[in-house]
Amino acid sequence: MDHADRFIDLSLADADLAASHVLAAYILKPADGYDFLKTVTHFAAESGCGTQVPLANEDAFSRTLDVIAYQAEASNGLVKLAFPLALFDFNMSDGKASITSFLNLLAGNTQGMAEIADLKLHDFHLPESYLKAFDGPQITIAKHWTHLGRDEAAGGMIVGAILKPKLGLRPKALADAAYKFWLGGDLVENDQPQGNQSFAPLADTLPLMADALKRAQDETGAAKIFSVNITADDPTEMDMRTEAALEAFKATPNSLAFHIDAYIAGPMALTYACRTLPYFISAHRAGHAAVTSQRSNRGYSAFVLTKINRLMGASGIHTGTMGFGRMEGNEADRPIACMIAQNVAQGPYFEQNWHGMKRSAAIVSGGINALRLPSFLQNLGHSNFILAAGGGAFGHIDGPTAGALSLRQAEACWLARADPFDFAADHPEFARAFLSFEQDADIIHPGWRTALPHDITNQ
Ligand code: RUB
Repeated sequence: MDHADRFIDLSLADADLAASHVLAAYILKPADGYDFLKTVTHFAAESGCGTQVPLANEDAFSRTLDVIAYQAEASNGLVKLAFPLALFDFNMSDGKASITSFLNLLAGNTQGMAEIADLKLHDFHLPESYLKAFDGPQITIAKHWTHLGRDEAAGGMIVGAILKPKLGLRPKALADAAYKFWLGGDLVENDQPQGNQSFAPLADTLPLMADALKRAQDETGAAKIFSVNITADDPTEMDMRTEAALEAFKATPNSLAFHIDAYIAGPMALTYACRTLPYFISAHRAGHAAVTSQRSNRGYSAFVLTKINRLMGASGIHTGTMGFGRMEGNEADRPIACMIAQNVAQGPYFEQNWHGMKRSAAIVSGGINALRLPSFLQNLGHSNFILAAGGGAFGHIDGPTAGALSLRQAEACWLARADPFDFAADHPEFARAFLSFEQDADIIHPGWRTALPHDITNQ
C-alpha cells in the first residue's frame, strides 16, 4: 500500500466536512504516464503533511491534520480536498486569519509537483468560524453612495474613470483630465502604474487634484470622489503617500478613496491598507491573468482571486467585464460579481454563506464604453457597482465630460429599457458615443449610421 493512500476517502461528501474543514475544488490532470487516483493521493499528501514518504516522526496528533481528497473524477479532472482548520495560521497579535497562509496551503508547493500537468483552484468554501477570522470590508460602497447623496443600499452606478493615458500626463494635465471628467461623472481613479513618476510627482499632483475636485464640486453642486493609488513595496512608503493624500484632501476628506494594486503588491499591501485606513479601498488586479487566465491550467481562477479580496477587506474589487469589454472573460463570469456582493452566493462548486460579512462592490473596468455598457448591465442584471472606464471616458470624441455623460446616459437607457436609437435622439453625448467608438457601433448596432440623425453622427 502506498503511504499516501491514507489521504483519500471517496466516501465523504461536502456536507460531512463543510463545518470543520476548508473545502477546495481543483481541476487536475496528471503528467503523462501518471495514474489519476495515485496522483490525487500524492497531491493530498503534499497539501497536508508536505511530503510523499512515510515520516518517522509523525504522531497521532499530526495525523489528525491530514488533508483528505474526498472527490476525484478522472473523466473531468475534478478533485476536491478538505483542509482541517487547525492547519491554518492565525495572527499572534490579534488571532486574525491570514490569506498568505490560506494561499500557501491551497495553492502553494503543490503548484509545482512534477507528476501534475494541470492544477487549477476554481472554488473554495470556508466554514463560519474561519470566515469570521478574516477582516472583511470595513468600508463599503454605501460610503460613496451616501457621499453622492444616493440611496445607501442600492445607489446605482457610480460613473467612474481610470485616468488615461495611464502614464505621460504632467500634474496639471492629470488634474485637468480629472476635472473635465468630474464635470459629468462621479469618481476618478488612478490607473495602476500611476504613482510618483518623475514627470508627475505626487507632491505636485495631489494638491492640483484636490483643487480640481473642489472646483468640479463647486461648479456642479455634486459631490465627487478621487481614488489615489498608494501602492508601494513597503508600508512606510505607502504611509507617506497616504499622508500626502490626506493632507491634500483635508478640506474634502469624504471625497478621498485609496487604490491598491492588490495582485502585484500582494496580500500584505491590501490588508495593510484595509486595516489602517478607514476609507474605501479599491483592489486593482493588474497582472492577475498570469495566474488566473482562462487559458491557463495552473494557478487559481479570477473567481478565487476575487473571493479572497473580499476576505481581506477590499471595499471594491476589479471583477472584469464578463467579456463585454476588452479583457479576457465571458458572460459566465457573473458569479464573480455576485460572490462579493451577496450574503449567500453560489460559486462554481460551493455555496458560500458570508454570515453577515460586509460586501465588496464590483469595480467594472477594461474596455467598457457607452455602447458596450447596456449589454453588460443586461447580463449582470443591476447597476449597483463602480464603473471605471478609461478609453470609454477619455476616448469620447467630445472629451471626458461628454464621455462621463454618455456613460451615465447608457445606464439610464438600460434602466428605462429604451431603444438605443430612440434614446440617442435626445441624449447627444450617448449619440456621439456611436461616432467615438465606431467599430463597436458597427458590431453592436449595425445600421446606426442611418438610424441616428445625421447632424449628431457627423464629425
Ligand atoms: C481601464 C483599465 C483598467 C483595466 C482593468 O481602461 O486600464 O485598469 O483594464 O481591468 P479601459 P480589470 O476602460 O480603457 O480599458 O478590471 O479587468 O482587471
